[in-house]
Amino acid sequence: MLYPLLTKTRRVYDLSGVWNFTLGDHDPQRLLSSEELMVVPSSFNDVIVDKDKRNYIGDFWYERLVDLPSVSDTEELVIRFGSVTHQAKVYVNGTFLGEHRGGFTPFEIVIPDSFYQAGHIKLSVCVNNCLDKTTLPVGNYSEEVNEDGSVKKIVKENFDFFNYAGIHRPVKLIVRPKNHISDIAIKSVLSDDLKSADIEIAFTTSKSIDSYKITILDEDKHILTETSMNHIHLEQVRLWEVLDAYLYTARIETFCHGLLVDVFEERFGLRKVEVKEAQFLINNKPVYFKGFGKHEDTFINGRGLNEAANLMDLNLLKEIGANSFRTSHYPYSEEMMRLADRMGILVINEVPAVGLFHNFMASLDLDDKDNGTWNVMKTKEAHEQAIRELVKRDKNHPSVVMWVVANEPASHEEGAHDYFEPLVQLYRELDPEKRPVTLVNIMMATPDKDQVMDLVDVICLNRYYAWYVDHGDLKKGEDGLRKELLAWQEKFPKKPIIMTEYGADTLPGLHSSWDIPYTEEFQSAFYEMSHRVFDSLPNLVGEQVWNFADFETNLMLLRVQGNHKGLFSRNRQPKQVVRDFKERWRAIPNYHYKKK
Ligand code: GCB
Repeated sequence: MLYPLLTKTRRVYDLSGVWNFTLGDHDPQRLLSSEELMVVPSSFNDVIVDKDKRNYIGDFWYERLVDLPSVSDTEELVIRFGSVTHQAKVYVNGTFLGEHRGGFTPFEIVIPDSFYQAGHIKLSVCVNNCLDKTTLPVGNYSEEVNEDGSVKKIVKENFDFFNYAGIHRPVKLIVRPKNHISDIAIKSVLSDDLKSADIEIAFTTSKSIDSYKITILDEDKHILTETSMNHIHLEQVRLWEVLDAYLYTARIETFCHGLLVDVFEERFGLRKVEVKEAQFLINNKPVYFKGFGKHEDTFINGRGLNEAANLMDLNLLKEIGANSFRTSHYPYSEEMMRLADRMGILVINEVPAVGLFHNFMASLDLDDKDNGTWNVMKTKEAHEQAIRELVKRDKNHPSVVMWVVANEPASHEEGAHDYFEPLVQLYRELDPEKRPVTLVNIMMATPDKDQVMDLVDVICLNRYYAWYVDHGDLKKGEDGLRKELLAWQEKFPKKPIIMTEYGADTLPGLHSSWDIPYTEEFQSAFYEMSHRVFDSLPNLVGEQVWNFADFETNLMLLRVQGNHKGLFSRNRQPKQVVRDFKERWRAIPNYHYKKK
């Protein structure tokens, strides 16, 4: 789906701001009172302050009046939502116009012309934050009857982050041609010496056109070439490199009867991604991933778009010597993806497939006796939709170098292979660039038990030796970690391995002479141990710490006002270990770290 850009033929108006709001029922035929207000974009949960309301599950409403710009006969009016978590129904003047399921991808609603003759509309959005075994992420849904007979809906997250909800990303009003460019897919093939590129620009339009023109521009907006074909050959190209981004622009103009109909500009980068001989190659060079699993999570905004935090995070990421992040555990905002493109940061891009593990706690206690996940989950449809929408949205981003099919599913249980095979295949079919696909493997799915890693290109592992396993015992942790990594290397000698999560909760300011868990000293010792192991493994091509920053979670025995595995606190102050990382990561080059 195209980003809401202002061009010669398109106008974009921002509907961010303060909307009327209510939790519970509302009849969109009537005007929603302004007793309660909410900011768009943001999560409602923390802003609303009241404790019960913070944890509310069910329908809730946003509403505002919108004065409309003029729209000519050849134009249409569209409302575009960057994301609404997790489901949205959209009404204009009380009439239902469309809905979207899935809380992390954009969608559009076209407003029929009969609605905008009056010059203004009433826009109402009914949001729902229920999660169950048909949705992604997966939630454990139940109901309780209150004393007054009313029903209270409850969702226990089947994952380790707070179920923030609301209109999380910008809402835009767009006036665009009825006959518009609806999708663009840019695929480039670099020559062997990486000096020239064959670029194929495929696009679709909502109606037929007579002709089109494609112009390629450099970063300074100088025209490099113009053509009426969708194959372009570029000589002496400048590559998109890790931490040295270069973005070209493809301007597409469509014409009917010799007149301009629509213009859109899509930015793209030229770089080659390949997995070969246990290496992850970017522009033919073996890269070493240094970075983080993250969350979209800040004070006040919750999971709502916070562009200042995004930029600060990526500045901190660069400053510490890192080069990558994973969009754990859902697609991040389009704004974040565009930022990563511009800053040359590698992104491992994940769908919200988290919680695909039935009875996780029980399986920990019962040593794996529960084998029911793939009978219980009814997520296939939501999973396919999430993959389709993610590839559609992010296929042209040079920062995206790999797709994730799921985080920590029960891939050791019967049925996992059958569940994942078509989904991995779907990524491969949809992506014009055929980027590598991975699945992020959970600690129970050890090399002897896992049933799916044969399907993917890269072995991504989340491991917590000396934390969840052999808690606090760094010696045993080191032995266990090394043994398991060697077993993976032996099982899949041609596949590179990336540690996508490793970490220890740490409370800044807590100290100990004996490396006790939760202290700053333990965190340092934990990473020192892990890195010793990583450096000894030739096929391990990346380390992504869990987590970039502390983040909010649901209530659990193991969580002290959230998860504290961040290298930074939730307000982005460094813990002591950041100094160690700076030293290590600044010394590790982006390319050719592991000499084979
Ligand atoms: C994991 C999950 C992540 C958790 C983390 C933890 O394996 O992928 O969502 O937050 O462990 O800290 O327990």
